[in-house]
Amino acid sequence: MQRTEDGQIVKLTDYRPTDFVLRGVDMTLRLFEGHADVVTILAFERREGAAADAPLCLDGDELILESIAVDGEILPPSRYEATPDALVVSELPESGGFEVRLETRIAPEENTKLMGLFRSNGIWCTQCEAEGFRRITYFPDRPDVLAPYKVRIEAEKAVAPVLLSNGNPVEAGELADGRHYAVWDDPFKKPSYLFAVVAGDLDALHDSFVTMSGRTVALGVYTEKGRAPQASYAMDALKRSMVWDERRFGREYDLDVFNVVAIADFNMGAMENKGLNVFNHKYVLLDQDIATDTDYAGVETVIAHEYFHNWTGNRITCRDWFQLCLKEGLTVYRDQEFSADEREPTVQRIASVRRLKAHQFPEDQGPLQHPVRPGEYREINNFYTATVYDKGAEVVRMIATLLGEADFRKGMDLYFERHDGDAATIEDFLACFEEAGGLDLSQFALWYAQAGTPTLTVSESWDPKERRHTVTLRQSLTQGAAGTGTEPMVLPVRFGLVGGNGEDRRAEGDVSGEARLKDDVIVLTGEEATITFTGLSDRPYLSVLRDFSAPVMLEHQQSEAERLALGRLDPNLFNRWRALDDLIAEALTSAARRPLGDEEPALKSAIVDALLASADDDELAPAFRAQALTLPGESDVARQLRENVDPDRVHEVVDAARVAIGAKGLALFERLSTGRPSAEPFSPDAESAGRRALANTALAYRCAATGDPAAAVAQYRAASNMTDRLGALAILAHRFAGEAACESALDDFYRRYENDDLVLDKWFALQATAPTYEAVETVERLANHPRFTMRNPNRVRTVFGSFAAGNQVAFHRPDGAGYRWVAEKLAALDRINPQIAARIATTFRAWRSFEPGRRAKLEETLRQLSEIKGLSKDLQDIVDRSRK
Ligand code: 0A1
Ligand code: ZN
Repeated sequence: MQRTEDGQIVKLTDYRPTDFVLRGVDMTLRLFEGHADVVTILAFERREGAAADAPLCLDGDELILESIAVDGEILPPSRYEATPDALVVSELPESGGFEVRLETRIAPEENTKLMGLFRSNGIWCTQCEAEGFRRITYFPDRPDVLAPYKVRIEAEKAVAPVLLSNGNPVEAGELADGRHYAVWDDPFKKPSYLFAVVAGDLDALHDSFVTMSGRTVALGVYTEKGRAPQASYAMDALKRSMVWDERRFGREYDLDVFNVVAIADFNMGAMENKGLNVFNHKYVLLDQDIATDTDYAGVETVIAHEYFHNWTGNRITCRDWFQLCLKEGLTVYRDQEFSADEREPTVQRIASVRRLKAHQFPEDQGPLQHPVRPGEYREINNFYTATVYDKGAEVVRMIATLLGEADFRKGMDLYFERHDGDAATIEDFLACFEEAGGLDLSQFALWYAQAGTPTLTVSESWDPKERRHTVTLRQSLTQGAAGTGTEPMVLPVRFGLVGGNGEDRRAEGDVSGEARLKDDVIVLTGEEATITFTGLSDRPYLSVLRDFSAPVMLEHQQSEAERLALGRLDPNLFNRWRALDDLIAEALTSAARRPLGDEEPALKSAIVDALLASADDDELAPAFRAQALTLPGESDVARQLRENVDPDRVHEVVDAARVAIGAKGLALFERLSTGRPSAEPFSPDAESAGRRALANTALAYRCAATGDPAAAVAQYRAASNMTDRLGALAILAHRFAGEAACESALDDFYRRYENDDLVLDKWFALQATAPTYEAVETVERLANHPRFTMRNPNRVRTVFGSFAAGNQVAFHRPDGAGYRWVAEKLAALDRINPQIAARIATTFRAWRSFEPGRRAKLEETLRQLSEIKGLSKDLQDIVDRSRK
């Protein structure tokens, strides 16, 4: 049994299989107001080779055992020991099978942790990943215990006309006292974390999908009453995901039904339970009046992600939680590829890389650092991280780059063929690509074991006499908090040699040192290598690490003139964006090193001109132009500073740059932000969204330059969709906070949408992120607002989370009031929902990077948090590790 009692560390090296094999699960859940009775019948067999007297150890969490029987016989107390978190049964048959029947009674209404069976707005709903099933019944609750499940749900029909579980529906009928039942059968063996039950008075959108082999699958998206029409985009995204997975990976859906349920109270984005995905309703419900284009893209990605898990996660699951990236990194890679195909690939890649740098890089550089496959954990919930998900996806992307498209697909095919029905490991996964690509991935496997972001240093020199271009690559990795080693890794570096005409040059490359050259990829395997390119007529511009082909920090010693040229010419659009973005980020970072109040402009006019030129280039997609205009965020600049960060100075520098760009490009921004017929019929497609993004970005620059809210007020009033309305409101709430224009727009917004919690979240979040010292008082007011509740994770995230992670100025107010406020709230939240409290607390991890005053206050806040009696394991784990 892998138990995680308080303070106990679970280690990858301690893995061993269970003593008993589970053959099948038969459950009955009887749902009542105030409680649920659960009867579980587990068919076990002692594993060959297991000790004949080994007891059966089952996990529990806050459970009360009502009864236990083995093979029909009620057990005497001498045969078992039951506590809230474990059930140990002894004297079981030495060989052959036996059946354990358990009864537990649970209280879904009191379950505020939202793990196990809980109620959300009257709807019964489960969440079992990672260790929630043990809150429903005693069970060998670990991902390598796979079994088919048969589930019967009973409830009062008027309260819960809809009864759903995994698999296919096999039976339904009426019972006495206005109750009814439904039976679901899931023939695919699955681990308990994929179990799900939903019961309630739900509306639904129904559709169907014919798979590539001609089977018809009934699709359902279930919502709270009255909201089914808002599920139509999610349904459309689902069908597109199903087609895409067939075409791209040959993966067909396997059950007769596929259901999605949208729930208001949910700890994460969504959950891939077999045949019954449960979603935070934020990732299902939308229409143009309540959702932005970003929300649409989010729904599409999350729907795809959960659907793709059916193969990468469900049909092939993880042997243990250390292998989490096996399903998560791979599935993120798959959803990114889907979005790239459905939308604009460069813009998607830019968004993914921004996300990686904003969330994963800081994690990898701070005290919570861990490898993509961690070696140990105290609380597994704290490892659903940017490293496991996003860096995990980058690692899969590198495998695809190393193998090339055809061999990567062969490797995936082999993985599905060989491991279908298994609980697999990273080693199993890599072996498939070694075989398909005929290569040795043992050094590559360091990406799973070594934490930290490698630095890739690139230098180049042109020999005009020999017409030779020499490129030297060096990698280094420094030891961080995880202490996992600093060996050279395999870095696939995609590149091009760009001529003055904006075309890639062909050149012969000769490698010296530990690297190999494969088409347009240099695979660096040692600390250093040099490639000499010959056959060039004149000096090319080196475009390196194209498409961000490896998750590294790039230090390319390249002149400003060369980078400006690449920003104009590079045929690789990702690198065209990055050339300018890097120049800007570096300029902002060095300006941020100067003292508060220093007015020397951060950006040289050549850089501003280049930025404005790409914003004005009609040949480029509007979405790309909007990305180009999006300055690195304050937290990006803070991360690049690494130490002695003064968030007020960072804010001042970034804001001054915005004003300067706005002033210089005012005519362009006026043109881009007006004249768009607001009455143009709404379409959520990527191109239309790109046009709206460009216009809204332009509007923000325009208002920054003029200091006049009028244009934003006008757009707010005229808006015919949420993207335009919220775009304008964000400008008012952030740049004109406290002014009459802002206050009256916020009031209007509240009145318009007060009945829709999803939209109200936007109202809460905008105010919590206003970059002013007064935002500390604002969030206190918001936390006392009648619509605020700690019971709803979305609401908590939009007030506490947005404030702590998205308001550099107020959270880091020099008097420490922001820190104290968040810590106080987290201590209270921890008693209700520890998982969310722990996640928000990760914001404190950067404490070492701040200037001495803030650093001392952050450190003290963490110390005080760590000493609170009775903290949850979740929060205690984050606080303790952050202090290291
Ligand atoms: N497997 C899900 C993420 C997830 C993890 C834990 C949860 O517990 C509250 C919920 C969801 C995914 O990757 O989408
Ligand atoms: Zn996932």
